[in-house]
Amino acid sequence: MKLESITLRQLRLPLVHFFETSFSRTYERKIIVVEVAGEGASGWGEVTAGEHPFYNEEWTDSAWAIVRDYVAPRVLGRELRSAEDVAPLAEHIRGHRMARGAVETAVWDLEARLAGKPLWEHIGGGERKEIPCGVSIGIQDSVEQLIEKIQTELDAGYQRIKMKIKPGWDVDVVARVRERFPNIRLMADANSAYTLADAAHLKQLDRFYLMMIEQPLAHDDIIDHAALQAKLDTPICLDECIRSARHAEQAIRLNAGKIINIKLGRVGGFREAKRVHDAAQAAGIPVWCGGMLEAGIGRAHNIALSTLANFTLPGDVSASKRYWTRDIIAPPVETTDRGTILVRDDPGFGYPLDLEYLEQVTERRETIRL
Ligand code: OSB
Ligand code: MG
Repeated sequence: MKLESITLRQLRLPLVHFFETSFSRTYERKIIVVEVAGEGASGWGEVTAGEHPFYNEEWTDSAWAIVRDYVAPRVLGRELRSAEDVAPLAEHIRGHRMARGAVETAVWDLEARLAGKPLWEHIGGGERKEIPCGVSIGIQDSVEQLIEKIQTELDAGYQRIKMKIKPGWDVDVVARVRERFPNIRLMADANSAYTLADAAHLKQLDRFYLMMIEQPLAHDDIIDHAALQAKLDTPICLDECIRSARHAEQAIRLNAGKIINIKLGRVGGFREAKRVHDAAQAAGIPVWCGGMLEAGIGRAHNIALSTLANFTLPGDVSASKRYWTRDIIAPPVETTDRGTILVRDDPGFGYPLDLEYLEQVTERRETIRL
């Protein structure tokens, strides 16, 4: 398989409701869609970086430059034995895994289409045909508003609720949510807002029997998480700090957490995501699929990933309409009243692109050829 061109499109998509984490509030997404063309077909990927380098070091504009100037020259025109070859070719680039991952996932999609197979099958998934779904709910302007949002998602059938926390919006807010919803599967995501000096404060969360607390400490830390986990009953789930299978293995060895959130972009694509999955599985650590407020392509890739065997916990992959009034795929991602997504069998990522809408929301475009 040889790639003839890579086309980048930058989309601007307003969110239905703002999304606030401990690091920023987002009203509108700037998303890069990557189209790789070769062998008479196209494959599609999505850059999952945010608009600013606050979740990790990447942002929309850095990803554009990395794909155009560094990833594209390394993969265009090369004889690829399979999509497995893409990640090693781009490994020379330090960091910027979301940019690399967008091209890598697009090549998996292309290869699946050329084989006439659904992406989930092509990556070796298929353990389940129905994905259990949770939702991630951002920091709100008031606790009442948060409780109202949680009720809406529970009414829609979602199987677990993740709430974002930060200093000043944590123990008291979780207490009120727990009081109102004593029996739901609940968890909290801190996006690196604390340090080990906050251990006693975070210990107060133990009384709310959360499923897990996600990435409480620094985005690049593993060692302090191990020290914190030793003090908490609540399981720690690692997100930001797991960028590779090596990080996963080291975190597991140090007991830095009991669960791993796998994000395709954060680890650089399907090859590394599967390696993280396998390392966790071998150690008896469950994983779930995280989200980055993706549009339809990234969302569909997440669904395929979630069919691997060790994705046993509900992830952050949910219906398109929670984010967009209109998605770039049609039909959009929808959930059942059981809070699940039914996996589709169309070749590639499984959803038809809404090309007309894609064009309409594209504000920048560039094709790179050899
Ligand atoms: O930490 O999981 C996170 C969104 C943006 C950046 C980081 C995170 C998130 C989410 C939202 O929690 C997940 C989603 O609904 O796509
Ligand atoms: Mg997270």
